[in-house]
Formats: sequence, C-alpha cells, structure tokens
Amino acid sequence: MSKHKVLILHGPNLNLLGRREPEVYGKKTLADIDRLIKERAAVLEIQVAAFQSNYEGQLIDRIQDARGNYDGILINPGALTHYSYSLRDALTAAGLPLVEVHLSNIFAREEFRQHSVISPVASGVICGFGATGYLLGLDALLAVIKER
Ligand code: CA2
Repeated sequence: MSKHKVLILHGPNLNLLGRREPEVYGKKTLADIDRLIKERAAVLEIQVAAFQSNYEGQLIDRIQDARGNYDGILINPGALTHYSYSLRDALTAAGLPLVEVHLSNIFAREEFRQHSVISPVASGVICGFGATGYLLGLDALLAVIKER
C-alpha cells in the first residue's frame, strides 16, 4: 500500500513564529515546527508537504490542487480562521479529511478569535497546545483518513 499523503498549510504571519510574541505563540520557529511534523510523519510512515503563505489566494490554489493528490489537510489558517469564507469554500470543495490547528487557545483570547468559520467544515480542531498541537493533529488526521 502506498503511503498516505498529508498537506500541511500555514496561514498569514506564521512565518514570524519564534521571532515575535513568544509569550503567545512559543519560541519555536515555523522551520522548527515543520521539522517536528516531518519527524512525526516518518514515525507514522506518511508523507507530508508543508506550505506557508501570507496570501489567501495562494493557500486556496494549494487546496484546489490537493484534491486527488493528498489524502488529508492539516491547517493553521492564522487570522483567516475568523473570517475567510473563500478558504472555507475551498476546503469544503476539496472534500478531504481536515484538521484545524491553533497554537494558542483561541477561546481564552479576544472575542474575535473565539469564532472560526473553518471549524464547521473540519473533522476536528486542536488548539492551545503550541507546536505539540500539530503533532496531535497529524495523529488525529491519520485516524480520520484510515477510518474513511
Ligand atoms: O493560535 C494560532 O495558531 C492562531 O491561528 C495564530 C494566528 C491568529 O491570528 C489566530 O487568531 C490564532 C496568528 C498567527 C500570527 O503569528 C504570529 C507569530 C509571531 C508574531 C506575530 C504573529
């Protein structure tokens, strides 16, 4: 059987990780997080490809290309979480198992962060566990893919 393939998407401003606001988002850089994800993927014997963009349209292009090429999507949509119906529509259209991850506990933050327009189309959401959330999310996503 060929390896399952997962697309990891990081939204706007996540390229700043580790360099600003470490008290909110932790000290790890995005490269550190991608390395941890790849290590976990090797243990799980799955393939991952990671992509970060500050542009909504670039994320949508990747999601459109994912249909037929990936078995699932793990996404931290950044602030697009809270208002991007275009991102949500693309994720719905992709029709792939989807896990939403947030570094911070969005429910313990400003009111505008407490609502996600992405969560209703996700298989599940993990938030508040920092970089570990991506690894928990990868495990959860693989379980959903296998159940499908
Ligand atoms: O907690 C999360 O993972 C968020 O998705 C991060 C987004 C934020 O808009 C969401 O409400 C919650 C922001 C990512 C910005 O990351 C930065 C990292 C370092 C310095 C500044 C921003």
